[in-house]
Amino acid sequence: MNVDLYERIWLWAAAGIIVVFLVSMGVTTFGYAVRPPSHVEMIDPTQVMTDPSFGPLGASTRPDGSVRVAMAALMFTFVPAEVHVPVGRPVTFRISSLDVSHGFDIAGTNANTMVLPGYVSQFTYTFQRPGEYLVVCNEYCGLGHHTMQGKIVVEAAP
Ligand SMILES: [Cu+2]
Repeated sequence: MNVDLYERIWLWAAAGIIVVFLVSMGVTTFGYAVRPPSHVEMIDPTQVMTDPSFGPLGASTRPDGSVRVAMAALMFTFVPAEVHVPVGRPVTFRISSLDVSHGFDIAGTNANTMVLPGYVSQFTYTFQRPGEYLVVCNEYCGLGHHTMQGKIVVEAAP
């Protein structure tokens, strides 16, 4: 079979691009631990502020010593807008939306999730350095989207 030179070049270029995509997927999955969330929990969006199984809103230390942060996302803020957590301890974030799809991205970390109405987004992250971390919404949620932010203050151990 005779394949034209330019057609052969394009075939190899397409195959090369596919290989690059597969390798980058493997690197992000195994190297950077980027993967889809496995936690599926539903909640009535009208009950996010009051549902005791979701809250209490803000940071709380559970009887076993683990830290839990429950936050609500709504146009165009997070509630509470600022939380304080300890450094070096696993913090489980639980976030849900009252209205539309939002994002929850802790700048400077790989902690990042979508926040959908009707679902609880949950992940656990351990902050290695104390300081202030900016939380931004990275899903366009309306005209005030660019102003939607929160703050996580990671406090050094006493
Ligand atoms: Cu937004």
